[in-house]
Amino acid sequence: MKEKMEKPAGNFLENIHKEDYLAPYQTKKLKGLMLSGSRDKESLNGVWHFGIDQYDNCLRAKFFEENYYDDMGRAYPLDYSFDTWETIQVPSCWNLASEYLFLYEGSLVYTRKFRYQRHDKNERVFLRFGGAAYVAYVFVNQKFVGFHEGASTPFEVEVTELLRDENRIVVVVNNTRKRTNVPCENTDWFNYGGLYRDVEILRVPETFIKDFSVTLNPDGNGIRATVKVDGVIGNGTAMLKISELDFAGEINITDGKGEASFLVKPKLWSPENPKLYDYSLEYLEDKVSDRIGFREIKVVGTDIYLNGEPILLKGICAHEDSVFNGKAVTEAEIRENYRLAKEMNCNYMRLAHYPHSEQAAIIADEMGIMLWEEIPVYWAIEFENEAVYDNAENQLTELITRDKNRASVIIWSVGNENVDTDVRLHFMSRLAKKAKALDPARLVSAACLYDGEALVINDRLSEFIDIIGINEYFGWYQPDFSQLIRLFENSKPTKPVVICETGADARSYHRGPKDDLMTEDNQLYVYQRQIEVLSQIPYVKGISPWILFDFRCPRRLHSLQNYLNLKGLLSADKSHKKLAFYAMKEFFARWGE
Ligand code: GCB
Repeated sequence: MKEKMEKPAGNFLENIHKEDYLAPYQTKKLKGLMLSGSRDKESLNGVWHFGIDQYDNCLRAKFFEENYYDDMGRAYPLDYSFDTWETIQVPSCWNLASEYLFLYEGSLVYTRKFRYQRHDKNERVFLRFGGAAYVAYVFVNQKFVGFHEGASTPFEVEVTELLRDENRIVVVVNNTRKRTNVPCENTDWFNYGGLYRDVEILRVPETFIKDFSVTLNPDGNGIRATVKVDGVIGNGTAMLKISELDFAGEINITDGKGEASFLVKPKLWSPENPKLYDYSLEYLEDKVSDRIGFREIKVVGTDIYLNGEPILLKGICAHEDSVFNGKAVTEAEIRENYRLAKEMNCNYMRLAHYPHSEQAAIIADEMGIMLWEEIPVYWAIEFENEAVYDNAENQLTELITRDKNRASVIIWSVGNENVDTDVRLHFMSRLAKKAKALDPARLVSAACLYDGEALVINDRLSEFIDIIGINEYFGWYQPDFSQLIRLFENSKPTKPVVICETGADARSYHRGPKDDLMTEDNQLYVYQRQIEVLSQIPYVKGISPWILFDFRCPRRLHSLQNYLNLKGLLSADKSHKKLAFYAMKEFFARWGE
C-alpha cells in the first residue's frame, strides 16, 4: 500500500500534505544564452492547450509525468486531460485571452505536442523561450528540465537527449506577485502573465558559437570581436565576415574562447544614418549571421558624445503594453511607437521598466532610435536579500547577453526610484559594476530620486553610474514648481543628468482650466513649465517624459483613470494625441539649436 502511494498519480495523500513541493523544481535554474535572432529556428508558437491551476496541482501531483495506469494496468483517477483542455495562442498574455483570465494571478499549465526529426546525428537541440511571465517550470517528455525566474528575459534549455519523434512539452507559468520577486509585488504597471514571447527550437552543431560580440575598438582603431564556443572542440579558428566592407578576419579560439581586433573602418551608426552591416561568424560547422551597427558612445564631464559629437537625448518613455496584446506587442506596434516618437522629434526612447521584446532593439537599430534598456529593480525590492540580488543580476546578464550587439542600445539602467539606503547602494552599485564588466561599450545609468528635503541631486549611486537619471514630477506630485528651480540651483553634478521621467495625468479629450487636474490643458501647462526650466539647465543632457501612451495600471482607481495610468502623450490605443504631445514636438525641434 505504502509503495503504491509513492507513485506519482497514486500519491494522493502525500501530494496534498507536501508543502515544500516547489523546492525540487527550484534546483535547476535555466539561463539565457546567446542563441538569439540570427539562427534558423523552428517555431513552437501557435495553439497550445491550457489549464488554470490555481492550487498548483500540476507541480504537486506531477501531471507532467503522465502516469495513466498503475502496475496492474488499472486507470488512475486523473485531475487533468492535456489534449482536451481549452486552447490559447502562444505567444500571448493570458489576461487578454478570455475575460475570466483578465485579473488572474497564479499558475497556468501550458502544453502542446510537437514532432521532431533529427537532421544530423551530432546535432544539439535547444528549446528557447523569449519570455515567460513571471516564473516558468519546463517539462519535456515527462522530465523536468528546469525553471526560469524573471518575466522579461529569454532562456534556453538543451533537450537533445530527451527528444523523440513525437514530443510533449508542459510549461507551468506562474505570475504571482511576491515580495521577493524582481520586481516586487508593488509596481505601477499591469501584471500580465503567460508565454507571451516566441517559443522556438534551435538546432546547433555539436560544437557551436555560444556567445559573441562585435564592437568598435575602444581606442578608436577598427573593430574587435570576442567569441565563446561550447562543445567538444574548443580550439580552432572562427571567421568573421562583413561582405559590404570586403572584410574577412580570423579569430583564434583556445579553450573555447577567442578575441581579435581588425583594422576595418565601417561607417558609423547614428539616429540620422542608422547604417547596419550584414555579417556572419563561422566556427567549424556553426554559423551565425545578423546585422550590426557600429558607434561610439561616451561621457566626458557633463556631456554625452555619440561618435565624437556632443548629443542631447530627446526622448520619451514607453512601457511594453498594448490595449490589444498586453506585453505581447507585435512588431508593427513597436514600429508604430518609434514612428510616433520620431514624429515628436525624438532620437531616443527609454524602454521602462524591464527588458522589452528582443525585436525592440532590432527595430530601433534599423529605424535609428537610441535606447535606454532597464531591469525591473523597481521601487522597494528586497535589497537586503542575496537571492533577490542574484535574480536581478541574472536578469541584467540575460538582457546584456541578448542585446549587446545592438547599436541602438546606449544605456543599461540598473533600476528605478529606489530610496538611497546603504543596502540599496550596495545592491545597485554591484549591478552597475556588473553591467560595466559585461559591456564596457555602453553607459550605465539608473532612474534616481533627488533629495526631496535638501532639494539637491545627491544620490550616492551617482558615483557608480555614467549618467545620473532623475525622475521628478514638479507640477504634478510636487505642486510647488519653484522647488524645481531650487533643485537645479542647489545641484552641481559632475556627470550628465537625464530627466528620465516627468509628466502629468490627462484623460484624452478632457478639457478645462489649466489648473484642473487630469485635463489635457493641465498636462500641457505642466509640460510648458517643465520645458521652460529644463531647457535652461546646462547639465541636463536628456529628457524622456513619462510617457508615450496611457497604459494599464491596477493602482489607478479614479473614475477618470479607469485603471489606466493617464500620463501618456497619446491615448492608450494611440489614436489620440494630447496637447502636450505637440508641445514636446515643438520643443525637441528647437532644443540645442
Ligand atoms: C514614477 C514611476 C513610474 C510611474 C510614474 C507615475 O515615478 O517610475 O513607474 O508610472 O511615476 O505615473 O506615477
